[in-house]
Amino acid sequence: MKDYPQILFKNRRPGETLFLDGYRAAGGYGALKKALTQMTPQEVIDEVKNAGLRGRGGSGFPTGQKWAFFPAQKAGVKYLVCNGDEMEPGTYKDRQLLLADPHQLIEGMIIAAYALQIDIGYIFLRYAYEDCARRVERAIAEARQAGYLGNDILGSGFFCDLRLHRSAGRYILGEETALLNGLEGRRPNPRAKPPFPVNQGLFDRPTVINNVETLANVPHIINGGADWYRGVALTAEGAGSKIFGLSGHLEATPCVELPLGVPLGEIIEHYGGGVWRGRRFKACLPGGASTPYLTRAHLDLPMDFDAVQGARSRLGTACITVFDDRTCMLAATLNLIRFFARESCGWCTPCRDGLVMVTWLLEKIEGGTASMDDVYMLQDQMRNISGQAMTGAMWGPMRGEYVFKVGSRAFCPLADGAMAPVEALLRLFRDE
Ligand code: L3W
Repeated sequence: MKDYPQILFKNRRPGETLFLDGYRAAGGYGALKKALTQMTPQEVIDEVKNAGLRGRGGSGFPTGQKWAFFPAQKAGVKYLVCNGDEMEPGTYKDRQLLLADPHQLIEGMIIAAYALQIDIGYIFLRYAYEDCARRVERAIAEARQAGYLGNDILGSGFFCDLRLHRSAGRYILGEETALLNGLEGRRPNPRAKPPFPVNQGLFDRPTVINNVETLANVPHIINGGADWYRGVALTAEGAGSKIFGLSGHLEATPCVELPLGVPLGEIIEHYGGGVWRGRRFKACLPGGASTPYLTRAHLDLPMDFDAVQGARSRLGTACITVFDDRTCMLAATLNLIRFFARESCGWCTPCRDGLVMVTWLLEKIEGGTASMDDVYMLQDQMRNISGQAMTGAMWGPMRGEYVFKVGSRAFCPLADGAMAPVEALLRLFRDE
């Protein structure tokens, strides 16, 4: 097993949480001091931009670019929101970060708040993560006591405070605009974008929303610099490390920090101990249930955002769920689609009715009572929901007229994400 540098997990010890004394002894809050005393807010934004940090919550959007869109100089209240709603099936990396080292996130949020000239930050945490909630609350109290939060932080004149908010416990709350409605105490339907939250977010004020892992990277970028951070990844396109959480049919299912760009096969063999019970690898979800499957053909694929996208999938959260060669991919996909259909907020028709229809069609095929027309109907639903083009032999002679490509027809990414494994099922496992 290669000895890759541990950055986000450097303070992680089995069964332990590092609180303030330990965090400071390990160099914690040094980056905050550096940012507040040696850097202007714009210099912090530039450093994060040059580091090439991309969002770790699923979208991979460039963090520095999002920060650059933010009207930091605009007068009035602005908000920072940390998305810790981690309800993507198979994804459990943010939980590991918060259990091990909650001050790392808090330091990252204060630096982000300084860069963006924000004075209030919310940590929006998954309902089921009460163990994390208690640790975060203690860490916030410690940071306040030590003068890292509140008035005149480290004598800089900068004010910032943080609050923890427990989610109501639905998957849709992870979608950033539904999250904002939830935080405001409203029903968590997603909002239309644009306007993007950076311009009109929480209580209609400018709001930056970043994932837990994204913000936890910030102190390390300030300490080590953009060039160092870029150099951590194994591929030229990647930047930094990534927390990979393994699950499924493996001998071992650890959560590990690796440089971006480690090949899929190496992760499965070295860190997952190989496919369990001596069986063969069949497929995996590379980064949560809303990412298209990868197969044996992808075992050499470097796991970074661009390479996985090039393989018609997405790195997503990089929490990999592995399926062995005895798995029925139809049954696996049906299991996923049932989850998504249940978690639809019901706001738009393609998602509310389409996902129920897709569940019913997959059940019919799984039950052996379907005809080819049902497969064509499934393809119609693909088009109705996510607007993806289906070509060639996938279409019956009467249906060729429908082959065209348009964007998503659903109101938010939930339905598109739900259809990602269905699309991959039709493309990669059509025989089944
Ligand atoms: C300003 C523009 N801001 C984009 C911002 C946008 C968002 C980010 C990414 O979710 C996947 C989805 C699920 N001006 C902007 C702009 N932005 N253009 O950049 O935007 P986008 O549209 O690429 O993605 P998205 O809708 O945020 C994409 C997954 O993310 N997802 C995430 C859940 C995350 C958690 C978590 O972190 N705990 O639960 C939810 O749907 O897989 O496919 O911030 O505002 N021109």
